[in-house]
Amino acid sequence: MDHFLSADAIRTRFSQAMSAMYQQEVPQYGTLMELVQQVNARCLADNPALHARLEAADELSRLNLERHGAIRVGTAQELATLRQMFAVMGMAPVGYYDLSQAGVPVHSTAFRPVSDEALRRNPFRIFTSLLRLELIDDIPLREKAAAILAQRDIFTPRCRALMAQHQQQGGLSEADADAFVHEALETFRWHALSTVDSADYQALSQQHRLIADVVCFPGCHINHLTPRTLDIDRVQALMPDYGIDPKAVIEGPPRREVPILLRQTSFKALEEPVIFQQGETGTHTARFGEIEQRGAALTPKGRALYDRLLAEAGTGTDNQQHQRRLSEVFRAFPDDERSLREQQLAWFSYRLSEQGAAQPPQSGESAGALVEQGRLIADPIIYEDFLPVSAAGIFQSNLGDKAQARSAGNASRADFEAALGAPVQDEMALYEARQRQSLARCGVSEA
Ligand code: OOG
Ligand code: NI
Repeated sequence: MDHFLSADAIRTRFSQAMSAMYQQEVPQYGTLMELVQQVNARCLADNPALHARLEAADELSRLNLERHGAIRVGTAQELATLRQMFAVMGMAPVGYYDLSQAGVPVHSTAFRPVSDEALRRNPFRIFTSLLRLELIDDIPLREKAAAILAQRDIFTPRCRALMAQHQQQGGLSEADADAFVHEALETFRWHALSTVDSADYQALSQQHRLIADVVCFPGCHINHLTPRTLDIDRVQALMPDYGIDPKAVIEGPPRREVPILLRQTSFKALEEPVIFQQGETGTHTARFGEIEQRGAALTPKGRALYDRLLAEAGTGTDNQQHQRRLSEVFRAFPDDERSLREQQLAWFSYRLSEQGAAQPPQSGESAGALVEQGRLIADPIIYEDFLPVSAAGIFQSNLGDKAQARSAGNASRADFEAALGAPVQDEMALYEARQRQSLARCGVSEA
């Protein structure tokens, strides 16, 4: 076994290689990374307690690394092969997201590490969307798109061979893993040379710009990467000073004492030159940069409250106004760890304090009472997944004014899983298990 490089190490090498490639391809993304680093450094300098906490958790060295990226694919075979590819890096499909509700003809999952250990080492995820060709209502165009997709292979032969080798051996040597990362990168590289002529591109783009993005290129280019920021409001405010055009509003919950779920914002996708078949030239808008700030994972009860308040707050076009409105509406969402725990709105991971180790829990003692006595420490579990309303907002910000609302929204998790060739894991079950296991490790049976 030990002559194989660990899946966690392969994932880290892959995410670093992808970052280097993307900064070269999209220089503005490099500028965003610099801005994020400066804001993070400033936050740490201004907040010694935060600095100490991150240092203790061994997080400082990984602070400015990417936390996620996103891709879009066209066929079941592509999705199923990606599942194999990401399995080599210890990433499994978690969650099902139906974006058709929001007028985006895709459904999605997140490939991500699952265990506490793997998440701590490197939580890098890839939000992966599958185009739903059945939502193109022009039948000849739908068939043309399917025919174009059937002709491409987005994986190199060597990448396929290394995935097969990984399946046979149960791992890859360091040299093979490096070759694998190198080959896998080819799948996500940008190609300015389109596989179609300008007329086909226009026809597909008129149906939906995302359809053209998925169908008209020889690979599934990475469309954004997302580092972690310690102060998303500040980065949003500073973007224009750095020549970066941010999307109108920060998605997700408002700024809070105890952060919950996920806040995200991005810069608008750049218009890039493309060469079509027959040599015509044009432009394509797909690639951008994003930042994220994560907080506590919510229980089904907490999530229902979040969804209700988010809908009540609505959305706006001015970020400051939108954030004020969100903050007002979210007064109904308790903002201290104790209430979140006692009202079972968020998931927690428990550990024994020194006092708790000296006086271990007895059967019948509840977690709540043990925390009150200082024998048990409860830390919020960080949300590792995505939010469909936020994801739709990110998609929409890049679709221009012409974004059509497509009401054909009908979730089809079964179709997605059939294409993937496996079920997606239920994220709530994963959080629940992590909370339960942490209690069991402390010898506590009652939450
Ligand atoms: C994915 C958009 C969703 C997120 O962070 O919610 C996403 C895409 O544009 O392909 O990445
Ligand atoms: Ni994203």
